[in-house]
Amino acid sequence: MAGLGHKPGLWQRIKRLALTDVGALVRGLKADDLEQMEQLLIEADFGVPATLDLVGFLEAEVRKGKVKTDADLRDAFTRRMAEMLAGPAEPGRIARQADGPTVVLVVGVNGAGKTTSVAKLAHRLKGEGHRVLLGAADTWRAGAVAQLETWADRLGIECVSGAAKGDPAAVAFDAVEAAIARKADVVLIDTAGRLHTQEGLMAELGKVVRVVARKLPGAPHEVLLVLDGTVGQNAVQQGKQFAQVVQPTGLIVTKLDGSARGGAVVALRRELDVPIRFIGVGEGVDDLRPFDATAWATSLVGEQV
Ligand SMILES: Nc1nc2c(ncn2[C@@H]2O[C@H](COP(=O)(O)OP(=O)(O)O)[C@@H](O)[C@H]2O)c(=O)[nH]1
Ligand SMILES: [Mg+2]
Repeated sequence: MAGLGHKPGLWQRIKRLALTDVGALVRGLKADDLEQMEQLLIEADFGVPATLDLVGFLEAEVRKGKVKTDADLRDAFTRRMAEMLAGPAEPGRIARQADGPTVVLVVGVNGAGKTTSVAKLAHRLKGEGHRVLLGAADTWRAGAVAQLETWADRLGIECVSGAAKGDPAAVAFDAVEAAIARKADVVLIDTAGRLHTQEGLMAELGKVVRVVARKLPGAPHEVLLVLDGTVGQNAVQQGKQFAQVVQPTGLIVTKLDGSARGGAVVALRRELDVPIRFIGVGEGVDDLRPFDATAWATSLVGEQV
């Protein structure tokens, strides 16, 4: 998978622990080995729960005699990680409604990459032949609406926006109404990532969800939570806060281009229990990929022996 800069790969670093010679594996992993492996995974942003899961699994596999060689250990590690990362069979497929538009709400803190992800997703859906509409409901931040409108112009997609500092829920309502009237297939709603207080933001998001549901029962059909993949445990904390207010149907983990911190993806999947649907691998409109758990695990571990 391009865009990942894990050098040396996790596997190289695990090998350096010198616990993977055949003799050591046959004798079983020592407490010291396990601690070092845990340390290494924590440093690679896996977070404590995923780290304990992975190391515990490997220890058990070695104890049961299922892992005897370097290659066995690497395979077990990759397999377990892929299992932990697993999500829907088609992560890139946005739920489509039989009648009426699909409403997709995009949430996350400022700077995570919401607006960019909305543009990338709009481009992708348009490319799949869907009629797409955008809603610029980040009315609080100067420039946020203009940023989305610029993307909309470039992509040749209509964008519904309200007055600066207007009510975001009103913009979301108007966007859904316009999507129904114009027979759009999908309406993507960009939202604010910061108010004066975190409570204020969450209350506002709750209102956006309620207002959208009032306009179109069953909506929003997707709530995609955008998290910056380079901020480690901060992203986990943000995710937990959002998950209390909106029920995310998926994560978009951004800025995974050129980052050596792919372990955050595993931490997020494990600690938020929301499937990863897309990853952002750059600032361009094509830099959004449906998430592939096996490819990610393989790439993170590194194939080099
Ligand atoms: N390198 C990289 N930059 C990104 C990615 N996604 C967003 N960005 C950049 O992150 C910054 C914040 O993005 P923006 O969409 O405005 O975030 P928002 O505040 O959540 O709407 C912008 O400079 C984007 O170009 C990504 O996947 N990779
Ligand atoms: Mg924005």
